[in-house]
Amino acid sequence: MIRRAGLQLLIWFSCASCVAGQSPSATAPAAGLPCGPLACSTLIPASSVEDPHTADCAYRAGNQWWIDYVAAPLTWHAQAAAPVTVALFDDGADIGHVELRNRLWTNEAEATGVPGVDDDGNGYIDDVHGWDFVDDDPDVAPSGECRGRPSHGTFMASLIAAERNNGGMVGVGAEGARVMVLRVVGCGRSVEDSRADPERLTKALEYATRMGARILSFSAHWNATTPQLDAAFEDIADRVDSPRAAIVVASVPNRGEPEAGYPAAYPFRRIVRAVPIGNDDSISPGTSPAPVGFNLGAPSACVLGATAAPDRYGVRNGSSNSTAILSGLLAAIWSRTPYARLTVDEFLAEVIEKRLHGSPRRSKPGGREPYLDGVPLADACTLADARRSALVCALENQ
Ligand SMILES: [Ca+2]
Ligand SMILES: [Ca+2]
Ligand SMILES: [Ca+2]
Repeated sequence: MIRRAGLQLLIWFSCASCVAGQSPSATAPAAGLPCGPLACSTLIPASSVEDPHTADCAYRAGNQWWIDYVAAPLTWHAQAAAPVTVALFDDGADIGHVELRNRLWTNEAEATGVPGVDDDGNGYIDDVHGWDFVDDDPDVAPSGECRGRPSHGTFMASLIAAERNNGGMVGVGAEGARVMVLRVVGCGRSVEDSRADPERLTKALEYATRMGARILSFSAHWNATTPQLDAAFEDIADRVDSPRAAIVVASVPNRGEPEAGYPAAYPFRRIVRAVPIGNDDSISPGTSPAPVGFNLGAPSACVLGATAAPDRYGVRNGSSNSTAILSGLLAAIWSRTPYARLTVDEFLAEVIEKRLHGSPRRSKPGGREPYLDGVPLADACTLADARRSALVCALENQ
């Protein structure tokens, strides 16, 4: 079932509003975003936020419906355990954004090291927050022609880990997630720019797992692969006792594509697929079929996020959002006692398989295979206890 093609892969971001092969452009930041009225979702009443202790105005204003939908606040008051690093494979990120600058994975050896010197000897000079595999340099911000238009990766990074209680918005992962920025695709304004060669992706995969990322987030997808790339994903996502084992969170696109594309199409056991959920708990129309496995519904529509530094915001639809939200939620759960001690495969078995995938919370049936019975919805209700229980979990228990 694995298809192979030439030396270059076309990377597509999974979004409802973008042209295939290009990064989407977010809605232009409007006056009042993120804290003015934003009423494009009916899933969670805007008047009842779950966590009264979170002060970010977008959340307080009810503009982040997906936060409560996945019961993310249940993870926010955990005993402090180590944050989980999420590697973001995207077009870079504006690391100076007010929501991101304190929420990044940091290579301490380089952060406190000597400029121009590979302080930790990993083969990358000054890789403080990740690496730009497009230009082969440490500047992970969107560059060149990306300037002047919102970066897809900036938006995704904010959904994963935007800073809590500093104003603006909050990311699902909040304190539990840190973002490693891996720039693997350009800005999408030419065919060549939207391609990423397998070598580039393979290097980024090697970097992420070597530097400690336990969740690899792919909002991008592609429709052909190579033996080299297959081997890298198989090692990370399938091989027993692999030292590079990690959870791969893969986008299932929702623009009517006949196949999900890679990495979602891999049958490997550590692949967790984000199935886009639109309004009213329904799987987004046009969602591609995906292999049987850990397919979890996660919010896609009417999602607000960071766009460009220093403090711009926008609104997007699409399964890219679902992917980042799911990645952030998994990190938040994994960072929390008692789950923080679990290995990758233990987390996969204990949390993803038994609890999330086994959850009775399901989407409404989808219109096509394999979603005719709906999919389990990603949420943190498994963390509900006698002291705190999210509204969405309590509703489920009635
Ligand atoms: Ca280095
Ligand atoms: Ca250095
Ligand atoms: Ca914030």
